[in-house]
Amino acid sequence: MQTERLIVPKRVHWNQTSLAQRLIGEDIPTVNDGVFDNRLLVIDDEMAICRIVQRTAESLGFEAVVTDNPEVFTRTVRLWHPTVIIMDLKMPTIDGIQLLRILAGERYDGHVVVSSGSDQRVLEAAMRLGQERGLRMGGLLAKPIRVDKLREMLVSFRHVSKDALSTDLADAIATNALFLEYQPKFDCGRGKYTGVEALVRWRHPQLGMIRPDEFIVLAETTGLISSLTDRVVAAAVRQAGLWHADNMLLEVAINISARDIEDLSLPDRLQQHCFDNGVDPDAIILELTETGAMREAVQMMDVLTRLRLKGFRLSIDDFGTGYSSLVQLERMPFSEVKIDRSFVAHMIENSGCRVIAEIVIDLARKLGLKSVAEGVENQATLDALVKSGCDMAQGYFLSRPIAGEKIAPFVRGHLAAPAPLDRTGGDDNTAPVG
Ligand code: G
Ligand code: G
Ligand code: MN
Repeated sequence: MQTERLIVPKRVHWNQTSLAQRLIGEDIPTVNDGVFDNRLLVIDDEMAICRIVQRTAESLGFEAVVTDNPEVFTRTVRLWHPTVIIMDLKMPTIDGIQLLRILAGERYDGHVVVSSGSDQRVLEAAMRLGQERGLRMGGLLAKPIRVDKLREMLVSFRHVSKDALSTDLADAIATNALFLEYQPKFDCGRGKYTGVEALVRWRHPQLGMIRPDEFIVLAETTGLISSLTDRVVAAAVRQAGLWHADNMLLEVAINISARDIEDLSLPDRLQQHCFDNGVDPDAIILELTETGAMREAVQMMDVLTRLRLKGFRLSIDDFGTGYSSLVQLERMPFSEVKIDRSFVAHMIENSGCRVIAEIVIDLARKLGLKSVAEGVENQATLDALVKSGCDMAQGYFLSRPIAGEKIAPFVRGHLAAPAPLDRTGGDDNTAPVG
């Protein structure tokens, strides 16, 4: 007789009755229509794997049910309506092909992921079969399962209500739950680290880490960006003040949204933060994306010019990806150009990318602007940039973004080194913003 193992979610929202009881009884649970409505069902005969998947899923805001029993599986699909299913292809009691047939019979419409230690061709055949049966096949997970791969997959399937997320973001800004990491910037000419870029981070209580790519856009469209920027600036300038007081004169780059530049009070607000922390605005670089920078509204010119007058430096971020004209680049009061990492990352194997990177470096020099290459991932790229006369480099090869407290030891540890010696793993900092 087969043993039944079922792991139920820690948080069962709909009522106190255990899910196991419900699945064995015939009553149909009312599915929780929460704002983060993500349910994962895993069927696998290796419980160690089930637990890893469950833990990862829960850290991303999923409820997860795991089992090795086909009947429980079928019942759970029918009654609990999982939004994602991860199934092992090879189990003692049933195989994944049979499970796909069951799911098709149930007209299951969530995402289906197949996992197996069998070779890739078997996985791909199972995927095709599922597609032909009308299932929404979401991908393959080769065993041993890589947690980063799994996480990426689950994030892509995750449903998040924009309204709920913006409420939570407003909350996070108000309660200082956002925090910053800093990525070191390497001065190629002087052979040492002379600055950092501040990058905002948000660890959502249910959803885990959310990338700025997602929540900055949300902040921009919901009017939260100016308070977010204010918090970020306050934290970054305060950190700059601490480094400077410690005799480490790092430049601190801060990302500014195009929306921020529309606000006429921005220069005065930024200046106030600098006064409050005894930081010379000359040590603060404001990075504006090319698309944002090139709108050329009169108001924007007003703000940018006043920022320059107050001593702040302006950098044009992700250069080469937007729609700027050279005339605009020359006219706007920029001090620095950041070459987009899509060119830098491929400049060794792709001659087109290399030519673009070199031309931007040249252009910057001729216009009296500093050039910064972002996305430097290996020594060969760094060497090529140094040879082309690029002023500064930034990227995973030099260092990932790290916690503020780790910057001083990192920078001091590399003072004597002409080139980077190690790479520091990215990590989570819990120092709040603001
Ligand atoms: O590591 P990374 O995922 O942090 O950053 C992704 C993008 O988010 C980058 O393009 C960066 O410019 C943007 N970003 C990071 N931090 C901030 C911030 O504090 N404000 C704004 N406006 N954008 C940011
Ligand atoms: O657009 P902006 O330049 O602000 O983007 C900074 C982003 O680039 C952050 O998400 C940061 O984590 C990421 N980043 C920094 N260095 C590297 C790198 O070497 N490779 C890749 N792929 N991303 C990088
Ligand atoms: Mn940037």
